[in-house]
Amino acid sequence: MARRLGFEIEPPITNASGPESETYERLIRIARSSVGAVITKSMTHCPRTGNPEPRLKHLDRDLGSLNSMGLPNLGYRAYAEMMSDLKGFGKPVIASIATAPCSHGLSPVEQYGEIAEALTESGADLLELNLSCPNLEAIPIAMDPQSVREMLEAVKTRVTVPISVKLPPYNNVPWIFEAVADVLIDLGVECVSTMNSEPNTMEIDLETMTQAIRPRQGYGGLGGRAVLPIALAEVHRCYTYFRQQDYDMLIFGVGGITEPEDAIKHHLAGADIVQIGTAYLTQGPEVFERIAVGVERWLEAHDFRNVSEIVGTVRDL
Ligand code: RRO
Repeated sequence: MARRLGFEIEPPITNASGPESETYERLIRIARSSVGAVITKSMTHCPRTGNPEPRLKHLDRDLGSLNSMGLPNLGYRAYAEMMSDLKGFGKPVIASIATAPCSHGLSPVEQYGEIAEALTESGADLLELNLSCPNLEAIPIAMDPQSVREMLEAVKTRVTVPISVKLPPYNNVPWIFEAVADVLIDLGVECVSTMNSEPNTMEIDLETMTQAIRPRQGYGGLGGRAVLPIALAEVHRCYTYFRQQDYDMLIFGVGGITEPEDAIKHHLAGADIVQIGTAYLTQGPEVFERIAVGVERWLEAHDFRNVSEIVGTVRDL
């Protein structure tokens, strides 16, 4: 991992961008926990209040969470100012960057370039480019290989820190994934984070017989326990494809991890590092240590010395 990034993320577990990671206090709380790196909420050029509430719903039976937050964040300048305090905890800080219509009339390419440069100058160790927000009006950038190329070129020409591209679940359109993956290879991208929440999902409140969240007629992104099998397949798809292309891509596995066993499955599918989103919302910062310790115990019990020995080793039946 160090070879690819130039630094360690240890333990190989972080928060996922989004859940409770948009304010200074919330980021400090994450930094104090056992995470191996801290990831910010996706930041945009201008501050955003996000979508009308209710915009987050925890599903019954601990199935997961449905959100249409709409990118609430403080705007990139605020995160650039926080960077030195966050780095004071001695762990890598990852700046997640997104774009949205902005009052300065900047294009997405201009926004990505400007934000990436500012965050790198203020000390971010890695940039996670969120090209897959499910809750904006436009289709996610990561569904269009040519747009992915344009955004990445804007960033790659301006910064030298490693980049992770946050991908959506590609579900049954593998040819779009492969076309995007070829762009990432072509431009020398170091990492992918897979996956963002499963888009266009819905919950209904039986008491009120209404949609459970207000924005976008109740449609939002699903995360948490329900999406684990989707995320495992997306991680495995990435691992397999980049390996076939003989490309050393580092994979952040995201989606459905609530127990140590889920993290182990992500590693077996191909994740080098795992990110925890919904389970952080429901369990608080202790979740990182509980999962990291559980993974360690499992490795010991199975005579492995570290996570890297099991990455991508799932076998066909
Ligand atoms: O803020 C959100 O609505 C949001 C974002 Br940017 C994202 O990437 N994924 C998600 O589930 N929600």
